[in-house]
Amino acid sequence: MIHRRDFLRLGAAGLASTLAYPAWGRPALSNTPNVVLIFTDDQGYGDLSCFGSTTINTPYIDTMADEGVKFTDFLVASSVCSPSRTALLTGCYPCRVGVKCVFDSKDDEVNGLHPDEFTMAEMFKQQGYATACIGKWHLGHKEPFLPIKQGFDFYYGIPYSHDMSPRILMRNEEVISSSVDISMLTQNYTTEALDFITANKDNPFFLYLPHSMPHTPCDASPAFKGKSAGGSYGDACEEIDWSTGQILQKLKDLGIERNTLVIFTSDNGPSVGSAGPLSEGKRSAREGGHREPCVMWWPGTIQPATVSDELLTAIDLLPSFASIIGATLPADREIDGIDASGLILHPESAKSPREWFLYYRFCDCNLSAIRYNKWKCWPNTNELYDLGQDIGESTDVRAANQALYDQIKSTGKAMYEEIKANARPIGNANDITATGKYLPHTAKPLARAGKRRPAFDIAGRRVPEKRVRGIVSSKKKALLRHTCFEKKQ
Ligand SMILES: [Ca+2]
Repeated sequence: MIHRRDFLRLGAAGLASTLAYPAWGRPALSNTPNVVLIFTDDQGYGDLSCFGSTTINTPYIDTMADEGVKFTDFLVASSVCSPSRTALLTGCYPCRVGVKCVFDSKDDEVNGLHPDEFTMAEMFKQQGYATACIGKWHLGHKEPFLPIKQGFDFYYGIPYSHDMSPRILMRNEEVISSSVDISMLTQNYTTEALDFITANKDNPFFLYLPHSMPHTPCDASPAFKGKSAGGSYGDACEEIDWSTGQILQKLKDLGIERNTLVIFTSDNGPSVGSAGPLSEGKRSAREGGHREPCVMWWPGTIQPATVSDELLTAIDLLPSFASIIGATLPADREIDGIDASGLILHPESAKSPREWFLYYRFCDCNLSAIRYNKWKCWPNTNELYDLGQDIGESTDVRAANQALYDQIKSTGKAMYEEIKANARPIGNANDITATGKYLPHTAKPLARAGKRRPAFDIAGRRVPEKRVRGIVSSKKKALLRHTCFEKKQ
């Protein structure tokens, strides 16, 4: 097995990187800052006014950027919902943990993020934080996969996209509505978020706020409906902007804003919005599918009005937060994220510790593109782009940089092969026991279980459904029916 650090060495040897790993000293900070992570759905790189939108007005997020940092080269690890959320919460490439596409909402969807994966919420909880997920989950709707089972003390929201049926609303593990009014989603999420912040003002908290909007169908409450020049999509974005302003104001009112890191970004590129200068959008490995607007705010810690074009990715947030709060990550598994806390705390001067990043094909575990610093290599179509000069991937410069292209392709493919060879299995609700508990696994037995019955094979091919179903006993089938959907009846 080759570890990521070996690839970093490989890359450094092959490409004579000039990037140093800074020896960041921890600043004199509280070691238990609150973290609020706002994660919108399908919002494009060009869909905030501080990222150039001329039709969508986002004054609160613009102010957040004026008082904090705007990252212009922030990448998510998938161009669609579930794998992107998987990566955010586990610090791993989605295919590392067996999640390659979007989870369905139907009762016969047996998969979810494996309960044994170590999530960001579990990390915060380990450090004594109160944790909440308010919004769209989409990492499995069967009981073993719900937020409460993945480190969150509290959950409120729709457990998948609001264009899926049944359109249920959950509080913790109970279905509280089976016909959600989607026009009020952003309002309701905001109310719950403000209540959670207020209730935890005297103790450290982690609030994960994955908004359902502006994923289609877009809607907004009466105060925002029909108001944006960006149409119904713009209305939804502007209501989220208002919501963000409410959260920042609440933190100030409670006097905890200097002890709170707030992050605003989105899960993947736009389906109806704008990727601004980027090429393509949702479901694409072009920058439009993966590069997201990202703003961070931490008064007194992050230097105001900073713009950083350093490479930062969603998988780096887990190890970065671990460093900031002094948490220890599991040593029994590979985690792909890199500690970029130095960049988050000092974006005005810090360099990114990340040089490499892999772009996977939409709903697939095949490699689409390889990032090396500002270079983006497309190994299957022999393209090379210099994103520093050509953010829109419009001018292929491979011919003039063949040796560099070959080196990036070779190293990137080796990184990809390592992940494929050491992928861990997706969660499968068939693995619940007769007592209703998810089968306990440790990292190594979990890997063996994956070889015995992988969710996808070594070539990235999905295991035929009947092979999975074939081993389900009638007793387990009965248990499987005990899902969130039964509770509403
Ligand atoms: Ca999405």
